[in-house]
Amino acid sequence: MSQQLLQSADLYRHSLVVDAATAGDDCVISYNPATEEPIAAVRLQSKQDYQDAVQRAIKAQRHWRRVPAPKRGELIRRMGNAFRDQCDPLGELVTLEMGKIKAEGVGEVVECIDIADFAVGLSRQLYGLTIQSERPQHRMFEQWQPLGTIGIITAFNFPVAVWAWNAMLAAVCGDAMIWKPSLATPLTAIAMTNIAHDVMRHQDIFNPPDCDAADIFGLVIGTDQEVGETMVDDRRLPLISATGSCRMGRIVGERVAARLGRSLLELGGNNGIIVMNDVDMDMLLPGVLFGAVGTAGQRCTSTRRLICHSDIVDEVATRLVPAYKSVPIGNPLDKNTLMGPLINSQSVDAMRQAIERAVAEGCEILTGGVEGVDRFKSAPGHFVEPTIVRVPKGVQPAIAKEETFAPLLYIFEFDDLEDAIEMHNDVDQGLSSAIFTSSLRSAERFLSPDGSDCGIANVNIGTSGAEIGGAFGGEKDTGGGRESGSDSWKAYMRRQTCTVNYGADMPLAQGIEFG
Ligand code: UN1
Repeated sequence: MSQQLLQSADLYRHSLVVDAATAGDDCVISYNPATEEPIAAVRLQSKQDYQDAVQRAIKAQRHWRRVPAPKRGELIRRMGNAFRDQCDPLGELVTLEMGKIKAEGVGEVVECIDIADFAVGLSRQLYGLTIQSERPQHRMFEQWQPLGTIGIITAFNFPVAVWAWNAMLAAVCGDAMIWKPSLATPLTAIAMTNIAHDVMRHQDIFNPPDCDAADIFGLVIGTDQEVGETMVDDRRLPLISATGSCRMGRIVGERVAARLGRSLLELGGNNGIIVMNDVDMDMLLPGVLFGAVGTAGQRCTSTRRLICHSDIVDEVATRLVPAYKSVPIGNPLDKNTLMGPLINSQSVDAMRQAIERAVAEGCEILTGGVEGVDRFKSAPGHFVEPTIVRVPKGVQPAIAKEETFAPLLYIFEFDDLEDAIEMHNDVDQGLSSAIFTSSLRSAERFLSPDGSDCGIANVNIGTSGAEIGGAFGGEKDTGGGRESGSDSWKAYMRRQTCTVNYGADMPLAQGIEFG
């Protein structure tokens, strides 16, 4: 093991972590998806552990909410710096446990550092409005109060950044949190929480200091049944922020709504790029490659559909195929690799089945295909070849409406931008979208009210790799939540409308005379 790997092993040192060889039924084993070797095991936490963590978080939050927001920001600044110091080993741990290439693992930690910086600035900008009162000598304004202790559920594919989007904002907003990470990436969750706890511990911000500031950043690693469901039904958590599949989001959304809680859902995408005949090909190809093949197609923002003008569809296909064939697939820690493995064998099976369905529905495989998926069958690691499926004109494969979390790209064709926009929007999901064009008219048409129906709409940029400064999330089955930048912080706070009467009379609103 390299020195670097030993460094990342140091990051997840914790009483819950045990040697995989001695792991019992009460443990989850974290596997390296590139080798299928166990990295370490983590003792699963119970309902009771969850209850204890929530109680501790609630107690800490009672103090935390009184700490001035800029002071909270100061701690997040230190946390961001601690992440900065560990950026490389953390990125490597992401690669080891999740399988994305190292550059992307580090990129994810950068996203975490960026949101920490953003949150520090925000800690002095949690602004409310001043509103003109209709009554004399009355002052009316809005203020934003901490919401309480919130639940954060994250998926395997962004085990650092998505927690950070939620955690950094929630913390400056004065909330505490309980994080339930994916059981595929428990070590990364422990590493992030260890760093957060190191910064928070021994802080004398609480007065009286009868609890630990580290409890603001709660972590409970457990199963959906034991921890996830308890969390979702827990009335003490006013907000559940959940990232994952549409199927998961539907369950979470319904159950949280049943107790009149708030949910912030960031679910599946079926992201398309419209390619016009005036496209700059040299920009398109790298954009598509990163969008569709990057992270082995396991981003919620991954490009899944390429909707090409019929004038250039053949050229796009002809140029993409060799680019796909030359993608170096393999060990994600290797500098030259561009595509690592999928997370597990179920994902490989899902990709194979999707390809089989596409073929059965009349599509043509341009590269990859079932053979490309099976090529790595006998070797360890959940590797596949990235696949391009060409959809003949007039064919509407139902499988292309589903999100297959794998490097599987469908190429459609159109003659008219209006039809392209219709095709583009004709899926259940609404996360990210893009148009590649040199025409201002086409670009603006795509961005107009009846253009893209997604939460993210780009021009001459692929669908994935959004910056943290914008609000992140999407419409329709993507769940409607917004995380990360812009005014997403409002989800983590409680809006309070205040009216102060500084006069000596008691005028009523709407001019009502009463008695
Ligand atoms: C996700 O896949 O859940 O825009 C998040 C992107 C990244 C975040 C993806 N910044 O692709």
